[in-house]
Amino acid sequence: MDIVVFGAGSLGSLLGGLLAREHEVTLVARPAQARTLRDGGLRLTGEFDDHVTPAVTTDITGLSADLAIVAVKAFDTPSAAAELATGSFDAVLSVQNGMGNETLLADRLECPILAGTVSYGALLEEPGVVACTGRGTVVLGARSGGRTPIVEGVGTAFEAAGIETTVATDMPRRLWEKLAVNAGINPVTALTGTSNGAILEDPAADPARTATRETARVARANGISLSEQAALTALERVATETAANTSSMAQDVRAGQRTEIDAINGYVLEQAPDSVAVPANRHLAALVRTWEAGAGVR
Ligand code: KPL
Repeated sequence: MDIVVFGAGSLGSLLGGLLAREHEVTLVARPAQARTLRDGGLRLTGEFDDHVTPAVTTDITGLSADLAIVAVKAFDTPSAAAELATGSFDAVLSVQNGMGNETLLADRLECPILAGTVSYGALLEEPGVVACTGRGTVVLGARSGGRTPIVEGVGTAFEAAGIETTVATDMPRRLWEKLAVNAGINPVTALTGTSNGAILEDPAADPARTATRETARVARANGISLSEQAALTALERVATETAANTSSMAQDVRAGQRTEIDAINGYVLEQAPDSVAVPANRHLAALVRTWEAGAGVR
């Protein structure tokens, strides 16, 4: 399969690197990163030990492929969609954090938009070296649910590359469940500079669990069947399985970069009707946004 991976951060590099073991992969990277990747290829460390040499470009204009994977930060989705619109793809799969990305892509692009969640741990150790800090699963499916031949084909392509993959028919619910987990883990670990396992301990546990519970309530207010207990169980499972990992938001804060707070806790605030109180999401969003403003990245 011909696959373009848009975004060569931690997750894009890991998925692109794993897929390049089996498929024709083109990584879309920023200029400095592209130079390193062209010169030395991409090394996979941690749970994998491999070296791949995918094609690398800085410009997606007019590209065509069977599949485009969008792995850019949520706030870069509008520009990614504009660039993807100049090319031709049989399907586009978003594996991004936060909500609203698939809708934005679907508004701009003609092809089917798939949604995916990735629980593999990924850490870009240096340009050209990505560590898999924990094996997980990729769950993917049609963004509005249901089953299509394209989704099955993408699932088969991921599996052929040795990526543990589940094709799901209920992506909307799964995306909300992931949002509930991210709404708890990401801001708390980012603000406290801790790894994901801290969520299982006091005092980090409290605001994280409350934000997760609130998110489940907002999901239900939006017609998604997600109980608070199911969301909390997912939070605890992810925090346990990725206890030693640094969340993407904690990585952003550590690197002094803008975070995905708007697409995570910010999205929960936007979607909460007046009848559903979301104080923990409000506080966490305000704290992270204050950090962003102080760091000059907002
Ligand atoms: O998706 C994640 C992230 O870091 O953004 C979790 C699930 C928290 C894993 O680190």
